[in-house]
Amino acid sequence: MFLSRKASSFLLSSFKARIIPRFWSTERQLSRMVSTLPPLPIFNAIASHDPSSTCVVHSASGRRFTYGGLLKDVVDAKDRLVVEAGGKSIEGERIAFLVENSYDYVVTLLSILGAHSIALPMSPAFPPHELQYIMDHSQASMLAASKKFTAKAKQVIDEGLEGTPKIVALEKKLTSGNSSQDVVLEGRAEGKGGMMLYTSGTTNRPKGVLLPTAVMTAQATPLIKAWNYTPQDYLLHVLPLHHIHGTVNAIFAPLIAGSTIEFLFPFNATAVWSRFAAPFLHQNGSDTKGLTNGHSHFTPKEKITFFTVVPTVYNRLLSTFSDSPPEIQTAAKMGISPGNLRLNISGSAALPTPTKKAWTDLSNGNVILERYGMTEVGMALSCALSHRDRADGSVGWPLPTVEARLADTETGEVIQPGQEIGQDGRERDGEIQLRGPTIFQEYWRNPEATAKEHVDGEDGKGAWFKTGDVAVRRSVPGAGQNKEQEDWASGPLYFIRGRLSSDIIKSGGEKVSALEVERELLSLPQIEEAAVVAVPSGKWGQKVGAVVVIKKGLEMSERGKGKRWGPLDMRYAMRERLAGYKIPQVMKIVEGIERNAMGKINKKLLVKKVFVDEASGDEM
Ligand code: MLC
Repeated sequence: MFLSRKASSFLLSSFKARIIPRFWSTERQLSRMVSTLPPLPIFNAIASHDPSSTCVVHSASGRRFTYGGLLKDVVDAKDRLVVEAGGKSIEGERIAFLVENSYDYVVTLLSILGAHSIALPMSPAFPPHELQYIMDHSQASMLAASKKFTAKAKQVIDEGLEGTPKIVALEKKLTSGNSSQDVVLEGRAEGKGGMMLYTSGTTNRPKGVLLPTAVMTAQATPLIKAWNYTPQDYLLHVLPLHHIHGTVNAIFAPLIAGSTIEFLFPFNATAVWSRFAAPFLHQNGSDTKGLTNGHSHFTPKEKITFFTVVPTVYNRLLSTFSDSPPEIQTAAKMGISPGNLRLNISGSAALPTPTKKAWTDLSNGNVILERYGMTEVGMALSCALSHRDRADGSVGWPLPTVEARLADTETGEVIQPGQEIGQDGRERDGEIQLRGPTIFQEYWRNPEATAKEHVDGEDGKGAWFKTGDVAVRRSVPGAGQNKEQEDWASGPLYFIRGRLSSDIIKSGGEKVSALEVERELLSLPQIEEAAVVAVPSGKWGQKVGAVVVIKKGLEMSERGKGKRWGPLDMRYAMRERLAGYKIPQVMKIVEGIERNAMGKINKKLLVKKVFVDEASGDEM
């Protein structure tokens, strides 16, 4: 059936007993609406970009979408959401969505902001069990899903609790809308809209971090300044889109700056090497056909200038480089050389120095820039553009507008500039505390947690957010000398030492709550006691490890006669309950877990005792 572009933008359906406006009536209501969007800074920015320039490219197909059409698509999608809500205001309502990394994702996100609603991007990789929790906790009123994930959305809603949200089935966009000149930016720039991301904390359930639109803008703006995002930038996007790294750093900021974003997802090292190589293949006199490893049907001309990923991705790329044909290798090396790949960034977890060095060697001198951030605060610290300012092991300086300080982990005292060395002659460890316009508003429906993670500012200029991350400050000779151009990047640099709580595990750039995993493990009939710990790993940074005690009488597996219940049974049982990266990769069965007088487990000790052989089990 042929549908007009407007009509095909959304198809409506519902899987629960609900009355949904019929297709024709939705169209009629829409035609009566004036196409307006509020003058949010991101919309003003998009409207100011060259309309013929490309905002999004879909890597596998080569489909391109322009800035000129983006706002028209956003306003159509926004109007449709309002109609779905029966024409009433959806300001401040949570609208969850399950959409693949694509132009449609960008349009959906922006349309929700355009309605002053709260965009709740969900990971399609999560099992329905976890998504249901997010839907219930956020009290989302709608779940928008692309065709690919409509069945999953149905599963999530079917098994959910009361107050059934409405499913909105989205149709794929194949071309961008008409010129954004049709769209009027008017009304209030301020509203209750924003984005909410669920993140693991030390508590056993993920928390909803509310980032009002103004905070998102405040988080993106310093990045544009510090990393010099421009319309000439072409970003290769391989990250998931339910995190701050993939959304604010790699969508919001480049859209405000007018850059191009090419989605290549899920991450696949061979495809990424081919993509880096593609623009340079012809320069070697090679026949480009058949050299893209079947992942891409087009040969892009644009070189990648901007790449922001987690350390595991760099490790993966380095370890697979030699798998590509020699022509790809030669061209890919050109693609990642400093003259072409302007900026390669690593974050979300500590970058091992050997990885950094191996990348510099392979790329003929490109130095990975490290930065530090968190869902609650966006990016807080960053190295600067000059190679000398990308100091080994450091995450740099507080970004413009971010106020940072260190609170001594032993005394709680603020470590003033110049007091970085203690009386014992050692560097003083301090918790990173932050404030400024980039800090989140609150943990959704959790005022206790919001209060607990803040500490009052004695100067009356506002409270500080306690990150739970520990760092030292240290001067590095030669770094931070570019004061005229980068005034924010001077003085001593921050070096991250770890987390205050051993209940947070960082695996492949994902944050895992040990308590959440323990809770799920303890729900299995076989498990009597469980301790979840971070096991050092070359590949993942840390991997999730479990130490368990099995219930008497349940030692045998149902899988095979005579087999003991073990890691495979655990992994199988957890599949329905937890996202893959949270499921323990290693598990040890013990007779008992040692606890102190308070009943607490010393996890640092436990991991050393139990996983002594695992620590370097999967080094590169
Ligand atoms: C996947 N697996 C993981 C994992 N990711 N295991 C441990 N840790 C991880 N992070 C497991 C899967 O469960 C699966 O197990 C197997 O590895 C292969 O799965 P996959 O989906 O094919 O994984 P892969 O594509 O290889 O993913 C690896 C990755 C991905 C590194 C590309 O984890 C990733 O994109 N990480 C980035 C996360 C991110 O964006 N973080 C930013 C958070 S924001 P099985 O058993 O099924 O084989 C933040 C703030 C800030 O932290 O400062 O940025």
